[in-house]
Amino acid sequence: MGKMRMQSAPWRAAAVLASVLLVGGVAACGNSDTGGGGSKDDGKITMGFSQVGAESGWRTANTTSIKESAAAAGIELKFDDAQQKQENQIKAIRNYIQQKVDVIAFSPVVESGWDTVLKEAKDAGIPVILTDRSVDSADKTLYKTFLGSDFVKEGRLAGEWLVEQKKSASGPVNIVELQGNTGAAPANDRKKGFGEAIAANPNLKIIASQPGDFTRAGGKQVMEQFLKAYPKIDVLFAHNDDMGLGALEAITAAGKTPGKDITIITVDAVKDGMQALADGKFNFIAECSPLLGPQLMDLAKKVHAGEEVPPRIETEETTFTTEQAKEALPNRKY
Ligand code: GYE
Repeated sequence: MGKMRMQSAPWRAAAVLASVLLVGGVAACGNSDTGGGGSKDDGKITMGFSQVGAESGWRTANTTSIKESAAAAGIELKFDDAQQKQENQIKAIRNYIQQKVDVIAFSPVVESGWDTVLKEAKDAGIPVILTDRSVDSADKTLYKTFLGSDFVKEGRLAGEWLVEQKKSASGPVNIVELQGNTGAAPANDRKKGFGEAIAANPNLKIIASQPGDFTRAGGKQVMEQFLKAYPKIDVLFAHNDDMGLGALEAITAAGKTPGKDITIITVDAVKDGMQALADGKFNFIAECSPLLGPQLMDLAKKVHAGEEVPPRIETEETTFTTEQAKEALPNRKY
Protein backbone atom coordinates (compact mmCIF):
# COMPACT_ATOMS: atom_id res chain seq x y z
CA MET A 1 0.00 0.00 0.00
CA GLY A 2 2.69 2.37 1.06
CA LYS A 3 4.60 1.32 -1.99
CA MET A 4 1.67 2.04 -4.24
CA ARG A 5 1.29 5.51 -2.90
CA MET A 6 4.94 6.19 -3.50
CA GLN A 7 4.50 5.10 -7.07
CA SER A 8 1.37 7.09 -7.70
CA ALA A 9 2.73 10.39 -6.34
CA PRO A 10 5.19 11.04 -9.15
CA TRP A 11 2.47 10.15 -11.66
CA ARG A 12 0.17 12.71 -10.14
CA ALA A 13 2.94 15.28 -10.13
CA ALA A 14 3.67 14.54 -13.77
CA ALA A 15 0.02 14.90 -14.71
CA VAL A 16 -0.25 18.21 -12.89
CA LEU A 17 2.95 19.43 -14.52
CA ALA A 18 1.69 18.39 -17.96
CA SER A 19 -1.52 20.31 -17.51
CA VAL A 20 0.38 23.33 -16.17
CA LEU A 21 2.59 23.28 -19.25
CA LEU A 22 -0.44 22.88 -21.50
CA VAL A 23 -2.30 25.77 -19.92
CA GLY A 24 0.92 27.85 -20.03
CA GLY A 25 1.27 27.11 -23.72
CA VAL A 26 -2.29 27.99 -24.59
CA ALA A 27 -2.24 31.12 -22.46
CA ALA A 28 1.01 32.40 -23.90
CA CYS A 29 -0.12 31.69 -27.46
CA GLY A 30 -3.35 33.52 -26.79
CA ASN A 31 -1.41 36.50 -25.50
CA SER A 32 0.84 36.85 -28.48
CA ASP A 33 -1.80 36.09 -31.09
CA THR A 34 -4.60 38.23 -29.84
CA GLY A 35 -3.00 40.44 -27.24
CA GLY A 36 -5.31 39.05 -24.58
CA GLY A 37 -6.86 35.94 -23.08
CA GLY A 38 -3.86 34.94 -20.96
CA SER A 39 -4.18 33.42 -17.53
CA LYS A 40 -3.08 36.61 -15.78
CA ASP A 41 -3.70 39.25 -18.36
CA ASP A 42 -3.27 42.39 -16.27
CA GLY A 43 -1.62 44.11 -19.22
CA LYS A 44 1.76 43.96 -17.54
CA ILE A 45 4.57 42.03 -19.18
CA THR A 46 6.53 39.70 -16.92
CA MET A 47 10.07 38.83 -17.94
CA GLY A 48 12.16 36.03 -16.47
CA PHE A 49 15.83 36.86 -16.85
CA SER A 50 18.70 34.46 -16.13
CA GLN A 51 22.01 36.28 -15.72
CA VAL A 52 25.41 34.57 -16.06
CA GLY A 53 26.71 35.76 -12.70
CA ALA A 54 28.58 38.74 -11.28
CA GLU A 55 32.05 37.94 -12.57
CA SER A 56 33.09 41.31 -13.96
CA GLY A 57 32.53 45.06 -14.07
CA TRP A 58 30.85 44.49 -17.42
CA ARG A 59 28.38 42.06 -15.88
CA THR A 60 27.54 44.42 -13.01
CA ALA A 61 26.83 47.24 -15.48
CA ASN A 62 24.74 44.86 -17.60
CA THR A 63 22.63 43.76 -14.62
CA THR A 64 22.05 47.38 -13.58
CA SER A 65 21.04 48.28 -17.13
CA ILE A 66 18.54 45.41 -17.29
CA LYS A 67 16.97 46.14 -13.90
CA GLU A 68 16.71 49.89 -14.51
CA SER A 69 15.31 49.45 -18.01
CA ALA A 70 12.69 46.94 -16.87
CA ALA A 71 11.48 49.38 -14.21
CA ALA A 72 11.44 52.25 -16.71
CA ALA A 73 9.52 50.17 -19.26
CA GLY A 74 6.96 48.99 -16.69
CA ILE A 75 8.03 45.36 -17.17
CA GLU A 76 7.93 43.10 -14.13
CA LEU A 77 11.34 41.46 -13.88
CA LYS A 78 12.11 38.13 -12.28
CA PHE A 79 15.89 38.02 -12.04
CA ASP A 80 18.17 35.10 -11.28
CA ASP A 81 21.97 35.07 -10.89
CA ALA A 82 23.28 31.69 -12.11
CA GLN A 83 26.74 32.07 -10.54
CA GLN A 84 28.41 31.02 -13.77
CA LYS A 85 26.68 27.62 -13.84
CA GLN A 86 24.69 26.36 -16.81
CA GLU A 87 22.65 24.01 -14.61
CA ASN A 88 21.46 27.00 -12.58
CA GLN A 89 20.41 28.79 -15.74
CA ILE A 90 18.45 25.76 -16.94
CA LYS A 91 16.76 25.52 -13.53
CA ALA A 92 15.85 29.22 -13.62
CA ILE A 93 14.43 28.95 -17.14
CA ARG A 94 12.32 25.94 -16.12
CA ASN A 95 11.00 27.92 -13.16
CA TYR A 96 10.06 30.79 -15.45
CA ILE A 97 8.21 28.35 -17.72
CA GLN A 98 6.27 27.01 -14.74
CA GLN A 99 5.49 30.54 -13.58
CA LYS A 100 4.17 31.28 -17.09
CA VAL A 101 6.15 34.47 -17.54
CA ASP A 102 5.42 36.34 -20.77
CA VAL A 103 9.01 36.49 -22.04
CA ILE A 104 12.22 34.71 -21.07
CA ALA A 105 15.56 36.41 -21.66
CA PHE A 106 18.97 35.11 -20.75
CA SER A 107 22.67 35.44 -21.35
CA PRO A 108 23.97 31.87 -21.85
CA VAL A 109 27.12 31.19 -19.85
CA VAL A 110 28.32 28.72 -22.52
CA GLU A 111 27.25 28.27 -26.14
CA SER A 112 26.23 24.58 -26.17
CA GLY A 113 23.60 22.44 -24.51
CA TRP A 114 20.47 24.60 -24.65
CA ASP A 115 18.24 22.82 -27.15
CA THR A 116 16.16 20.83 -24.64
CA VAL A 117 15.24 23.71 -22.37
CA LEU A 118 14.69 26.09 -25.30
CA LYS A 119 12.34 23.53 -26.80
CA GLU A 120 10.45 23.37 -23.49
CA ALA A 121 9.98 27.16 -23.57
CA LYS A 122 8.87 27.03 -27.19
CA ASP A 123 6.37 24.24 -26.49
CA ALA A 124 4.98 26.32 -23.62
CA GLY A 125 4.51 29.22 -26.05
CA ILE A 126 6.94 31.52 -24.22
CA PRO A 127 9.21 33.57 -26.49
CA VAL A 128 12.91 33.59 -25.65
CA ILE A 129 15.31 36.46 -26.30
CA LEU A 130 19.06 35.85 -26.12
CA THR A 131 21.01 38.80 -24.82
CA ASP A 132 24.76 39.42 -24.75
CA ARG A 133 25.85 35.85 -25.58
CA SER A 134 24.42 33.44 -28.11
CA VAL A 135 23.85 29.67 -28.31
CA ASP A 136 25.04 27.24 -30.98
CA SER A 137 21.62 25.64 -31.55
CA ALA A 138 21.06 24.69 -35.19
CA ASP A 139 17.32 25.31 -34.82
CA LYS A 140 17.01 29.10 -34.97
CA THR A 141 13.27 28.93 -34.23
CA LEU A 142 14.08 28.09 -30.60
CA TYR A 143 14.56 31.80 -29.87
CA LYS A 144 13.19 35.03 -31.30
CA THR A 145 16.33 37.08 -31.57
CA PHE A 146 19.86 37.57 -30.30
CA LEU A 147 20.81 41.02 -29.03
CA GLY A 148 24.52 41.53 -28.41
CA SER A 149 27.97 42.36 -29.68
CA ASP A 150 30.01 40.87 -32.49
CA PHE A 151 32.74 39.23 -30.41
CA VAL A 152 34.73 38.04 -33.42
CA LYS A 153 34.94 41.65 -34.55
CA GLU A 154 36.16 42.76 -31.11
CA GLY A 155 38.95 40.19 -31.26
CA ARG A 156 39.80 41.21 -34.79
CA LEU A 157 39.97 44.92 -33.89
CA ALA A 158 42.31 44.07 -31.02
CA GLY A 159 44.50 41.99 -33.33
CA GLU A 160 44.56 44.57 -36.11
CA TRP A 161 45.73 47.24 -33.71
CA LEU A 162 48.57 44.97 -32.61
CA VAL A 163 49.57 44.18 -36.20
CA GLU A 164 49.85 47.93 -36.86
CA GLN A 165 51.85 48.54 -33.66
CA LYS A 166 54.31 45.76 -34.38
CA LYS A 167 54.63 46.21 -38.12
CA SER A 168 58.33 47.03 -37.90
CA ALA A 169 59.19 44.28 -35.38
CA SER A 170 62.17 42.37 -36.73
CA GLY A 171 61.96 39.35 -34.41
CA PRO A 172 59.29 37.25 -32.71
CA VAL A 173 56.64 39.02 -30.64
CA ASN A 174 55.50 36.70 -27.83
CA ILE A 175 51.82 36.99 -26.94
CA VAL A 176 50.00 35.44 -24.00
CA GLU A 177 46.22 35.23 -23.98
CA LEU A 178 43.78 35.21 -21.07
CA GLN A 179 40.56 33.63 -22.28
CA GLY A 180 37.08 34.03 -20.86
CA ASN A 181 35.29 31.05 -19.32
CA THR A 182 35.63 27.86 -21.38
CA GLY A 183 32.89 27.40 -23.94
CA ALA A 184 31.52 30.97 -23.69
CA ALA A 185 30.72 32.72 -26.96
CA PRO A 186 32.88 35.78 -26.19
CA ALA A 187 35.84 33.54 -25.28
CA ASN A 188 35.53 31.43 -28.45
CA ASP A 189 34.88 34.39 -30.73
CA ARG A 190 37.43 36.87 -29.37
CA LYS A 191 40.09 34.19 -29.63
CA LYS A 192 39.06 33.50 -33.20
CA GLY A 193 38.97 37.14 -34.34
CA PHE A 194 42.29 37.98 -32.68
CA GLY A 195 43.98 34.88 -34.08
CA GLU A 196 42.79 35.64 -37.60
CA ALA A 197 43.98 39.24 -37.46
CA ILE A 198 47.48 38.55 -36.12
CA ALA A 199 48.01 35.88 -38.79
CA ALA A 200 48.86 38.87 -41.01
CA ASN A 201 52.31 39.00 -39.37
CA PRO A 202 54.10 35.68 -38.76
CA ASN A 203 56.28 37.39 -36.11
CA LEU A 204 53.21 37.62 -33.87
CA LYS A 205 52.88 34.37 -31.93
CA ILE A 206 50.53 33.27 -29.17
CA ILE A 207 52.88 31.31 -26.90
CA ALA A 208 50.30 30.54 -24.20
CA SER A 209 46.51 30.78 -23.90
CA GLN A 210 44.50 29.83 -20.80
CA PRO A 211 41.06 30.60 -19.37
CA GLY A 212 40.96 33.18 -16.57
CA ASP A 213 37.14 32.95 -16.35
CA PHE A 214 36.60 36.68 -16.98
CA THR A 215 37.51 37.45 -13.33
CA ARG A 216 40.27 39.55 -11.75
CA ALA A 217 41.33 36.66 -9.55
CA GLY A 218 41.50 34.34 -12.56
CA GLY A 219 43.50 36.86 -14.59
CA LYS A 220 45.99 37.39 -11.78
CA GLN A 221 46.51 33.71 -11.10
CA VAL A 222 47.00 32.67 -14.72
CA MET A 223 49.26 35.63 -15.46
CA GLU A 224 51.47 34.63 -12.50
CA GLN A 225 51.86 31.20 -14.09
CA PHE A 226 52.63 32.72 -17.50
CA LEU A 227 55.29 34.98 -16.00
CA LYS A 228 56.95 32.05 -14.27
CA ALA A 229 56.87 29.84 -17.36
CA TYR A 230 57.88 32.39 -20.02
CA PRO A 231 60.80 34.78 -19.51
CA LYS A 232 59.95 36.86 -22.58
CA ILE A 233 56.34 38.04 -22.78
CA ASP A 234 55.83 41.04 -25.05
CA VAL A 235 52.05 41.26 -25.25
CA LEU A 236 49.02 40.26 -23.18
CA PHE A 237 45.64 39.91 -24.85
CA ALA A 238 42.97 39.57 -22.15
CA HIS A 239 39.40 38.79 -23.22
CA ASN A 240 38.09 41.37 -20.75
CA ASP A 241 39.21 44.31 -18.60
CA ASP A 242 38.85 42.46 -15.31
CA MET A 243 41.34 39.73 -16.23
CA GLY A 244 43.68 42.44 -17.52
CA LEU A 245 43.33 44.30 -14.21
CA GLY A 246 44.13 41.14 -12.27
CA ALA A 247 47.12 40.54 -14.52
CA LEU A 248 48.45 44.03 -13.75
CA GLU A 249 49.06 42.95 -10.17
CA ALA A 250 50.96 39.85 -11.28
CA ILE A 251 53.06 41.86 -13.76
CA THR A 252 53.95 44.54 -11.22
CA ALA A 253 54.78 41.90 -8.60
CA ALA A 254 57.13 40.28 -11.13
CA GLY A 255 59.02 43.60 -11.37
CA LYS A 256 57.77 44.51 -14.85
CA THR A 257 56.02 47.67 -15.96
CA PRO A 258 52.59 47.03 -17.47
CA GLY A 259 51.96 48.98 -20.66
CA LYS A 260 55.71 49.33 -21.28
CA ASP A 261 57.50 46.00 -20.78
CA ILE A 262 54.30 44.21 -21.73
CA THR A 263 51.77 45.70 -24.15
CA ILE A 264 48.28 45.06 -22.80
CA ILE A 265 45.14 44.77 -24.91
CA THR A 266 41.72 44.06 -23.42
CA VAL A 267 38.02 44.08 -24.30
CA ASP A 268 35.01 45.81 -22.61
CA ALA A 269 36.04 49.40 -21.69
CA VAL A 270 34.44 49.53 -18.25
CA LYS A 271 35.53 52.41 -16.02
CA ASP A 272 38.39 50.63 -14.25
CA GLY A 273 39.72 49.37 -17.56
CA MET A 274 39.49 52.83 -19.10
CA GLN A 275 41.32 54.26 -16.08
CA ALA A 276 44.14 51.75 -16.55
CA LEU A 277 44.26 52.69 -20.23
CA ALA A 278 44.31 56.42 -19.45
CA ASP A 279 47.14 55.74 -16.97
CA GLY A 280 49.15 53.93 -19.66
CA LYS A 281 48.97 50.54 -17.92
CA PHE A 282 46.75 49.16 -20.67
CA ASN A 283 47.51 50.09 -24.29
CA PHE A 284 44.30 49.37 -26.20
CA ILE A 285 40.70 48.36 -25.49
CA ALA A 286 38.07 47.04 -27.89
CA GLU A 287 34.76 48.22 -26.51
CA CYS A 288 31.86 45.89 -25.69
CA SER A 289 28.74 47.64 -24.46
CA PRO A 290 26.86 46.18 -21.47
CA LEU A 291 24.00 48.67 -21.78
CA LEU A 292 21.59 46.24 -23.39
CA GLY A 293 18.59 46.91 -21.11
CA PRO A 294 16.63 49.50 -23.13
CA GLN A 295 16.79 47.50 -26.38
CA LEU A 296 15.95 44.28 -24.56
CA MET A 297 12.78 45.75 -23.03
CA ASP A 298 11.78 47.15 -26.38
CA LEU A 299 12.20 43.72 -27.97
CA ALA A 300 10.25 42.07 -25.15
CA LYS A 301 7.29 44.36 -25.83
CA LYS A 302 7.45 43.59 -29.53
CA VAL A 303 7.66 39.81 -29.25
CA HIS A 304 4.91 39.86 -26.63
CA ALA A 305 2.70 41.77 -29.06
CA GLY A 306 3.44 39.14 -31.70
CA GLU A 307 5.47 41.53 -33.87
CA GLU A 308 8.31 40.28 -36.03
CA VAL A 309 11.78 41.25 -34.83
CA PRO A 310 15.10 40.89 -36.66
CA PRO A 311 16.83 37.60 -35.75
CA ARG A 312 20.08 39.39 -34.90
CA ILE A 313 20.59 42.82 -33.38
CA GLU A 314 24.16 43.95 -33.07
CA THR A 315 25.44 46.38 -30.46
CA GLU A 316 27.45 49.33 -31.69
CA GLU A 317 30.94 49.69 -30.31
CA THR A 318 34.26 51.39 -30.81
CA THR A 319 37.89 51.07 -29.70
CA PHE A 320 40.07 53.17 -27.37
CA THR A 321 43.72 54.16 -27.22
CA THR A 322 45.22 55.91 -24.18
CA GLU A 323 44.48 59.38 -25.59
CA GLN A 324 40.90 58.44 -26.42
CA ALA A 325 40.40 56.92 -22.96
CA LYS A 326 41.55 60.15 -21.29
CA GLU A 327 38.96 62.03 -23.30
CA ALA A 328 36.11 59.56 -22.76
CA LEU A 329 36.65 58.81 -19.05
CA PRO A 330 34.93 61.82 -17.49
CA ASN A 331 31.65 60.91 -19.21
CA ARG A 332 31.90 57.15 -18.79
CA LYS A 333 28.79 55.86 -17.02
CA TYR A 334 29.98 52.40 -16.05
O1 GYE B 1 33.15 40.87 -21.99
C1 GYE B 1 33.00 40.00 -19.79
C2 GYE B 1 31.88 39.34 -19.10
O2 GYE B 1 29.56 38.27 -22.27
C3 GYE B 1 30.31 40.23 -23.31
O3 GYE B 1 31.23 38.62 -20.12
C4 GYE B 1 30.19 39.48 -22.05
C5 GYE B 1 31.48 39.24 -21.34
C6 GYE B 1 32.28 40.47 -21.00
O4 GYE B 1 32.19 38.64 -18.01
O5 GYE B 1 33.56 41.01 -19.02
